[in-house]
Amino acid sequence: MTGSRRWAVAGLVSGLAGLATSYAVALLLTIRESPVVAVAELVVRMTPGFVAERAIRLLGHADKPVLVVTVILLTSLMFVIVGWLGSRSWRWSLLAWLALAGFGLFAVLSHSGARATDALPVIVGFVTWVVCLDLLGRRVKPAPGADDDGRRRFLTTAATIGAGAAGVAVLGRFVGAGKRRVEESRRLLRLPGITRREPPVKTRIGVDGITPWRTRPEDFYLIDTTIAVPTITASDWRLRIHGLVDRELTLSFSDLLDRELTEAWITLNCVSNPVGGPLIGNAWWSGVRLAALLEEVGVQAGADAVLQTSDDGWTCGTPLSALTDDRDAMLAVAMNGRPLPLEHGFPVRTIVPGLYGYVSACKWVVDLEVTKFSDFSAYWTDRGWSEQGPVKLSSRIDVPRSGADVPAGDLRVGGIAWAQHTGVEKVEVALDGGAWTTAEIADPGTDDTWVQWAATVSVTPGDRILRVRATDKTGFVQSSALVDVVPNGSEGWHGVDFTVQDA
Ligand SMILES: Nc1nc2c(c(=O)[nH]1)N[C@H]1C(S)=C(S)[C@@H](COP(=O)(O)O)O[C@H]1N2
Ligand SMILES: [Mo]
Repeated sequence: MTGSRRWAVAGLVSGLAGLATSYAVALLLTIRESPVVAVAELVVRMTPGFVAERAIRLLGHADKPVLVVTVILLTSLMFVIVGWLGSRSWRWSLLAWLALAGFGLFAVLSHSGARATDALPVIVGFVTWVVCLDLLGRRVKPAPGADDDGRRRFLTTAATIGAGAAGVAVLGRFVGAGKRRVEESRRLLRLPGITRREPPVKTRIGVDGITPWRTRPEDFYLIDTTIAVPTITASDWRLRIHGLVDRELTLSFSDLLDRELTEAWITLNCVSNPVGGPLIGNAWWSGVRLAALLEEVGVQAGADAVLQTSDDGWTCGTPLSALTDDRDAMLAVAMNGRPLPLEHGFPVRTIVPGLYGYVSACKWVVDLEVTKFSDFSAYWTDRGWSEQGPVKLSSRIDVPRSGADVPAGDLRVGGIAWAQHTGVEKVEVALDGGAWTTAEIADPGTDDTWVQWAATVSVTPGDRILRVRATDKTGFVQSSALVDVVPNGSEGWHGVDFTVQDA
């Protein structure tokens, strides 16, 4: 093989390897389709109607596969050319790869409803191209002092890359298919008796730019330690309740739904949320009360905790008292009236009002062991976080944003405050370290959710700082002392710097 022929082969092998990794990433992220399909769809969209009609008439149902295969063949041809370019100039070859990736990116992102993450497969594919071509390019020239012309070394590397790429594509297909299957079973799942609710009118306060009281699932913060989201269909799911109980119980999803349902607005937040941070969301949750299930199995004397285990092996320890008192601690099957999104714990997760997620909100929950805190440790307690994680009273300013420019005069400010399962009594704001003035607070009708607050402050030109503090229903007032998130949640007043313009 001559040098330029080897470069052409290198281009083809690298190119196909890039398609394989981008395909695998697309499947893993359940991005609608891989870049190749996106390009094929782009071709369809850009094809004039009469040509498309003729093609469809000519090819019938085979039109789509023929198109995809054509795109792959044409792309392969381009890979050969771009690889060959490498024999002349590495820089030109790189530019050509960039152009190809740019076209792929355009195809992916020009699709209606495209998200920024859709670009990821293309980026991974591009990096694969460059890395593989570089690897193969080094093998094109014979090694100094080698007795053959380096042909074997080159072919071995090419074959290894080819096999690796095929492996990655198959792996992506395998994991991605599982995810797709569960996504589909989730879409088809019917949950009788589960309702969808609009936020009660009284929960809203009139401030533009304030966090919506009900969080949309796509805006709900995500915290977990898994790499690939567990994929369990509702029909495959089982929950074992055991340990210090009189009657061990294993439940299927339909066993669970056969029990009495409960529904509630509950705000969930993360212990790692810094003062003013975003790791908090509010939803209408539907599920089965844990108190009822624990009564069914009969908790034995001496137990004070439930060790929850997720399908992915993550664990947390929850105080038994929070699961058996009158609060709406539940095994949730729906969020805002729909089956849980996969990444929020489908098909079943735990939700406990008043506790941080890391000690209570086990996603993909499959095992509940009634036990004693003295007998176990869990994922985050092993890593220096507290055994107990009750939510701390907190408040946040959403409007104005930090660094905002605002006109002088009366300024409408607002945000949220929370003290789940205790309730917020009062919110106050202070401008530039001055006196605290009481804000209006909305009424969510329950103590298990956050509340919106608003106030009107009069501002004059210059740099200003607004601070907020809340008081809970026990009379406890947030203190100014800053406390780090480790080991059991942040404390302190949230402040926002902004600039008031001359009128
Ligand atoms: N299986 C599993 N469940 C988990 C976690 C996790 O890492 N794995 N993280 C917990 C933490 S720390 C929080 S704050 C909440 C976040 O839930 P969300 O991702 O649905 O917002 O889930 C909890 N449940
Ligand atoms: Mo968390």
